[in-house]
Amino acid sequence: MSRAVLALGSNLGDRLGHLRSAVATLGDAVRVVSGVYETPPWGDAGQPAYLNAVLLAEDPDAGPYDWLERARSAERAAGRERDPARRFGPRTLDVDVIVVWGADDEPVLSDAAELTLPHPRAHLRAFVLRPWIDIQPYGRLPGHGWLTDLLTTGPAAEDALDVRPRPDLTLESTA
Ligand code: A4P
Ligand code: MG
Repeated sequence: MSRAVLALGSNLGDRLGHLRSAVATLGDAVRVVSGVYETPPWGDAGQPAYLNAVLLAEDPDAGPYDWLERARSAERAAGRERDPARRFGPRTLDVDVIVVWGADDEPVLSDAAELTLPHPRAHLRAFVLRPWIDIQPYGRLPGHGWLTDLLTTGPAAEDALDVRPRPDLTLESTA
């Protein structure tokens, strides 16, 4: 069994629609989805606010690169275009692979440029940690510790105050 935590973000066009389309593209593998959060842009301030969410997916047959490929398929389905000059710039849909656990339930560690695991910036990002806590309240980020500690005392703590729940928006339905 392979499990993965995937982080979703959108700040262009129909933001909620793009997040829902990612859930639809990942299909039966999706086990649980977080709430939706409105977050100020991180890393490149001159762009609209994001909607962010996190989901847990499971598939007995998926290896780590299968999760990356599924993340890219979801981005493509949402019409994602890359601006090489603007690394943290606006996008219809970003799907990042945050953690993958293998059949032995151990986290997969990788420093490959194409797929670094756990995601190298996850511990810095309140917009990943806060929704993740919705679905794994006692979760840990391998190499960094408890999610709740990271969000309250780590480098993301200050940004956590600006991660605003949007209970009026939900990913549960693709209608
Ligand atoms: N890559 C390596 N490891 C991974 C991984 N664990 N998951 C490689 C996904 N991709 C991984 O990614 C760039 C390269 O990273 C790929 O070749 C992939 O093989 P990308 O998706 O092509 O480009 P990107 O997403 O623009 O770059 P990057 O560095 O992933 O940007 P981030 O870190 O995703 O930042 N602010 C808020 N509030 N909310 C957001 O969601 N997102 C970003 C994007 C910036 N600011 C944001 C948000
Ligand atoms: Mg990305």
